[in-house]
Amino acid sequence: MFRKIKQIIDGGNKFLITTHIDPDGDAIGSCFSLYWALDGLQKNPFVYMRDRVPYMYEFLPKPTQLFYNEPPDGTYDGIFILDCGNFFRVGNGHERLKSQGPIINIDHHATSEKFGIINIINQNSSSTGEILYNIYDALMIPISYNIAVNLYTAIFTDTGSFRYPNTNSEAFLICEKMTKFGVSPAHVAQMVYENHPKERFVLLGEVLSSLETYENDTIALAVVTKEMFHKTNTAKEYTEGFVEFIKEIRGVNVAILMKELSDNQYKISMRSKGDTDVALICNHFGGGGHRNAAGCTINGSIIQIKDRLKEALTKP
Ligand SMILES: [Mn+2]
Repeated sequence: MFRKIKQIIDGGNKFLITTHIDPDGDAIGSCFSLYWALDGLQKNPFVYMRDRVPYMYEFLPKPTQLFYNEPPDGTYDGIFILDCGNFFRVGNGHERLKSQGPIINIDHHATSEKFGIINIINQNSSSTGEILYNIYDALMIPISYNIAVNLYTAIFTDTGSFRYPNTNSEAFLICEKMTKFGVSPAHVAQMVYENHPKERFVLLGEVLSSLETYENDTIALAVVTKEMFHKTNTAKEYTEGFVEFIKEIRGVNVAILMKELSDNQYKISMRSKGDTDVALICNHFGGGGHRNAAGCTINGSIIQIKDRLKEALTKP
């Protein structure tokens, strides 16, 4: 197991690590942990992310130099694409990457494309962080604090603090191990969940005033408009956790947050409880994700999109 990855790491020196646009805790924690793992092996890793690290993940030990907007030029002995179910979700310059080195795709999305030369896709893993831990373990890569806190955060956030159905015994086992390397669960939780700027809550008030429920209060939907961002002096990253928040309503099976990207274009985030498969619904609109957490982008007015979503969610 992981023999091909071992060959690539052992035989190479210069590596590129990347993930999906709008990176979440698993994406960032996975990239940074692999950076520190390769750094510890005296290799030369580089990390590229299309988008900036959201403020709640700024506490994580990160590479001294991070590449944003466009991947750096040059060729690599291996290009690790982490937590990214669709190749295009790497963002700018992703097509070019195929000519820059062998792609190693490590992911846990059920809808993951096999776009790599090596594809390690395990949809039973809680997170990409969990798969990476298994790789470090198999390759006997020593765990440092920098690796541990990034891995812990990847698993902790992707399981919704061990609340989502992807929470498995490995998630607990690995996180427990990471505490042995100095990770403080209280510190991580405080940094990720209790470190928001006040503006976020002013925005939340606006967003909650748009809340609607359908189908006997089993579907909850809220909207974030550019106008709200403007009024509250906030941006996209301030909405992290909003969709999970409205999912807390009793009886709600599907929670939806519609975020205005540009005129008549909305990013849809969906979360579900239990068996309702929102990846299937988002797939129908050209997106993807997991059974209980998925997303897509839909063009249209707010009313048109609400109607299309209600139809997709209620058709037998
Ligand atoms: Mn993930």
